[in-house]
Amino acid sequence: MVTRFIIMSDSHGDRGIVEDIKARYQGKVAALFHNGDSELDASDSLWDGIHVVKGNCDWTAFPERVITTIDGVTIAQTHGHLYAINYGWTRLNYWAEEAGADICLYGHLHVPAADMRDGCLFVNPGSISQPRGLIQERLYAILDIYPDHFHIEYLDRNHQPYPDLTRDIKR
Ligand SMILES: [Mn+2]
Repeated sequence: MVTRFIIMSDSHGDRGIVEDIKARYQGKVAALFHNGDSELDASDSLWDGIHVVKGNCDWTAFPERVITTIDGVTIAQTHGHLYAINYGWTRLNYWAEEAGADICLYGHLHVPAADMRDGCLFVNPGSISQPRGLIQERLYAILDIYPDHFHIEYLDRNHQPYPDLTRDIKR
C-alpha cells in the first residue's frame, strides 16, 4: 500500500507546466500540491484538484496555510516566507509540530530538499520554473509514502528523474 503525492512550487507565471503536471497525474495519485508563487489567479479552474497556498509573489485569495490529512498522513503546507525560512528552520519546525504534521511542504527557496526533523519530513520540491543554487534544473517531486519509509524522487519538466536526488528516508 503506497500513497503517492505530486509536489510542485514556484512556477512564477508559467501556467503551462502546472497544467501539464496536473494532466499527467490527476486521478492517478492521492493528491497534488503547489507550494505557492504560481502568480496565477486563485479563481483559475486549474486549481480544482490541487492543494495550493499563497506565496510572497501571489496577490489573489490563496490560503496562507493548508493542513490536511490523507490516508492517515497529516500534511502541513505553506510557502515558507511567513516562517522566515531564509534565516533558519526554528519557526517552520514549530508550526509543523503544532499542526501535528507527518509531512511539511514548503517552497520559496527554489532549492530541492527532503529532510527529517523531529519526526516530520520537510519537503521542498524546488522550483518548476526558476531554479536557484547548485542544481540548475527545473524540478518537481514525487513522494511515495510507505508504512515504514518515504521514497522521494525529483523530476525535470520532461518527467525524468534528476540523478542522485532519489532517496529513501526512514519514518
Ligand atoms: Mn518564488
